[in-house]
Amino acid sequence: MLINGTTMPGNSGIELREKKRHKLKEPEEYRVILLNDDYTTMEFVVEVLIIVFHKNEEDAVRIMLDVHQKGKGTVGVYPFDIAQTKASQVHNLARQNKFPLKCIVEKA
Ligand code: TYC
Repeated sequence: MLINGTTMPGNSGIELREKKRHKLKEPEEYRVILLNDDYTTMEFVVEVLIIVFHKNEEDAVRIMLDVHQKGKGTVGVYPFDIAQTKASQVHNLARQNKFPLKCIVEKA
């Protein structure tokens, strides 16, 4: 019997190595970063943070003011697909309400 990729001398030389085990990796994390602008209302940003990111009102106001003052800020960290979906939800809500609110997704 051939184990761990060894071959017996004198055989065909075909290596019957077991396939490497596929190790499970932790999902990679991505930051959703909210960008400031001069036109989106503070009230709308707070609503978006509550609806899309499940923030409570106190945290939503704090995050909104931080983005307003610093220009951008992390809202949350998620696996890639969830981060992309939340960014799309922000952009769809902004478009529907005629605000230019934007967010970006970057690797954490
Ligand atoms: N700067 C906006 C205002 O003064 C408020 C705002 C905050 C907009 C955060 C976008 O991501 C944002 N109305």
